[in-house]
Amino acid sequence: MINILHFSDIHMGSGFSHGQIDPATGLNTRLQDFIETLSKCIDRAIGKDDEPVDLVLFAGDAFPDATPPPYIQEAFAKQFRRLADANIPTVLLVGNHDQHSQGSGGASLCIYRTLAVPGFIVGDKINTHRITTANGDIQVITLPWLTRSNLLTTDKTEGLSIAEVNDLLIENLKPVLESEIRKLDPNIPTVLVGHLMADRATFGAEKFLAVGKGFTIPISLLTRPEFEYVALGHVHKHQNLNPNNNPPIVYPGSIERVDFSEEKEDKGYVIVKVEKGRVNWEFCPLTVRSFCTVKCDVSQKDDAHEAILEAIAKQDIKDVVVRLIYKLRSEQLDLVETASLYQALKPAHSYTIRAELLSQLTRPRLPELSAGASLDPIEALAAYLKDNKDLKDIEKDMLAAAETLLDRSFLS
Ligand SMILES: [Mn+2]
Repeated sequence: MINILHFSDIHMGSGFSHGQIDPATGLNTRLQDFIETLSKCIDRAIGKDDEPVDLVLFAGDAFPDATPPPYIQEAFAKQFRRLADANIPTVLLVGNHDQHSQGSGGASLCIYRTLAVPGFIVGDKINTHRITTANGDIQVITLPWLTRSNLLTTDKTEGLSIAEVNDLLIENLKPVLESEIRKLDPNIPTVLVGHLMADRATFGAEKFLAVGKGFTIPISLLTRPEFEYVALGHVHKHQNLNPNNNPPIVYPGSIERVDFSEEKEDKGYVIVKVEKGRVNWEFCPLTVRSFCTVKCDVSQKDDAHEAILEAIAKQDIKDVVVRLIYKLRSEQLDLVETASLYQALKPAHSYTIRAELLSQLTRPRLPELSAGASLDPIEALAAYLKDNKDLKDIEKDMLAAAETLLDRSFLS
């Protein structure tokens, strides 16, 4: 049995708006979160409290882009260096966020090949790698994020729609993948590691994060009997696209929440045990920073301010990334004291507040005040006051004042 740790979508250096600067280190607290979570994955790989694994597959998207600032690259390298020190072979696959528009390959990951880090393979091409591990040999086919320039020349794509280019790419990918499969040694296990959007995946944040328009790979290209396991990256929500497990086609998902679209998702990595013709895999959840949306509609509440505080109090927000969204009417704006909302949200790791004004247009018009109805001014005012509950206290006074005004105008 060969033990593999499969993870993906680290995106180290993203989501800073959900953190704050730690005065002790000068670093954004979300960077510290990402480093800590990555270090938990590496701890598991090197067997800090367990057996070490034989191989690590990182399925792409190391940073938000291909040119991360040096201190973020260094934090990433410090963690992966621990794998080299422990002599654990590691595949770093190039994802869409790792590609640079100039030159080929993953700009942010190719440095590991240039430096010849022992045991490290950078997967920036479709290629098969035979890797010797502590528990035997394994074949890993690398399938990095593909763009039209990987498989097509511009003269072939000129004048084609995006869908047609997509079809053409798939047609060109098929024989390339087939030739890799034909070269496989049938006696040792095979894993395909790919950074791609499979046509069966349900996706979240990555559709907003995508830097270049990619294309969708049909699942039939991946459900091959020659593969024991398909290790994917790109989609941030953990899922297995092939419940029959012949082979499992697994997205481990991102290791930390990149934004609020991942609020409800479990985060973690996958441990795979594989031998020729047999595979077992398990999703291992990580304890990561929680996100929480506090949403409330206070437009019908007498005490809008109190109602917002109650909605906050219902959630456990300690050390959580919180976003508070409340709906109210414009007349209620002055009733909400932001200073005391800040106070109530203080236990959170970070928070944002958004007030959404309920548009007058979305409220049903008062039937008494419709265009066809003829009302005398006092009745019209009474209908208006009845609908605006915040004017209740002065309702009588306003009506009395209106009557006085009208009486006077009749006198003059
Ligand atoms: Mn990606």
